[in-house]
Order: sequence, then structure tokens, then C-alpha cells
Amino acid sequence: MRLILLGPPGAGKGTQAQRLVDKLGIPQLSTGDMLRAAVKAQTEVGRKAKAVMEAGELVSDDIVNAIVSERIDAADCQRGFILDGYPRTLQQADSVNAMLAAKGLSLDVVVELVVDDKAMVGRILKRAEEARAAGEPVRKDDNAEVYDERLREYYKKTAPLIGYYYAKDKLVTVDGMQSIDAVTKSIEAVLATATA
Ligand code: B4P
Repeated sequence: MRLILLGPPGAGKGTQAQRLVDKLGIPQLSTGDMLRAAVKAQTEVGRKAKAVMEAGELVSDDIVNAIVSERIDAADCQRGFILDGYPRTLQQADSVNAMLAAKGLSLDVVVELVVDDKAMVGRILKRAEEARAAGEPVRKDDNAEVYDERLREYYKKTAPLIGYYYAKDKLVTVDGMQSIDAVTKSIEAVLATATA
């Protein structure tokens, strides 16, 4: 199964991808996590990505495409994977098609988490608060000001992917405003139908 989770920042892509890993037996490929790891390790990619991510903007397509391309060649991805936060631009979508086509593969399904994006800032601020209370590091992009920029980037660059995948008959939608458990159940239900 090769699956994409799509939705605005805070929609729950990462949360749901983690839950699907065990159920589907395939890895989660989170470009956000990969980029944060690169920033922490102070690699060349991390140095380029740091300020961009902290400003709530999207890291360049070339950088992100390269890290995904390398990752999907790994042995654990040969049975499938969950793309979490990737693709985020039409150029990235074309790129993942090309990566898969080169292997004679294609995407199975794109799950759009449909949410009231105005409410998502509340989730982001809650995560920041919880991290602070636990003495853990707070993500630099988890604040109201940067969230506004993340949302602007989403509408400008990522939202066009909804029509793109709809036209390819790959898109299914799930109500992302439900509880975390209920969203997981809904995703499982649409996957069962979409891949039957
Ligand atoms: P990401 O790490 O992908 O972060 P996100 O889109 O903001 O979060 P997500 O939707 O996964 O929400 P989550 O489950 O965490 O991106 C961060 C940055 O990395 C981007 O801004 C960009 O700079 C860069 N980047 C990443 N990928 C890129 C790409 N492909 N191209 C270019 N740049 C890229 O949930 C958020 C919170 O909500 C959590 O606290 C969670 O517990 C809570 N929550 C989730 N579901 C809930 C529910 N149903 N009810 C209540 N709370 C819920």
C-alpha cells in the first residue's frame, strides 16, 4: 500500500500516520520529521531548512524530493509506505509519480483530512503548551504567528493537490475534526473501500 495523507498544518497527518504504521505494517515517511532530524544533526540540508521551517515556509522542492527519493529506496519501503506531509507542492507530486513510475509502481490512495483550519491553531498551541509543561523542546513553528504563515503556504502551494488527486481518481476524504480514535477508524474504513 502506497498512501498519502494530505491536509493543512495540524490536521493530524503525523498523528494518524503513526497509528497506521502498526495496522498496515508499512513505515511512516514524514518529511517534517526528516527535516527536523536534519536540523538537529546540523547537516547541510538541516542548515538550509532551519530558517525556512522556523518562518513557516516550505523547504525547497529539490531538497525535499531528494530526501524522499533516497528514503523510498530503503528495504523497509518495498512493501509500501505512508507519506506524511509529502507531497506539498505540485512539483513534489510530479516528482513522487516519477520516482514510483521508475520502479513500475503507482500510488494507491490519497487521504485528505478535512478540518476547520481556523481551529487547527488551537491544536498547535496545545502541543506547544504540553511540551513546555513536560520540559520538552517546543517546535519553533508551533506558535500562532508562524501558524498563520504555514496556513498561507498551505493554501498557496498545497491545496491545489486536492484537485490534482481528485482528477486522478485517487482522492478520498475523512472528517479530521473527530476524535483521534474516530479519525483512525474512518481512515481504516475508507482504505478498506478504496483498496477493495
Ligand atoms: P509537518 O511536520 O508535516 O507538520 P504539520 O503539517 O504542521 O502537522 P500534522 O498535520 O502532521 O499535524 P499533527 O499530527 O502533528 O511540517 C512542518 C514543517 O516542515 C512545514 O511547515 C515545512 O516547513 C516543512 N516541511 C515538511 N514537509 C515538507 C515538504 N514536503 N515540502 C516542503 N517543506 C516541508 O497534529 C498536530 C497536533 O494536533 C498534535 O498535537 C496532535 O496531538 C493534535 N491532534 C491531531 N489530531 C487531532 C484530533 N483529531 N483531535 C484533537 N487533536 C488532534
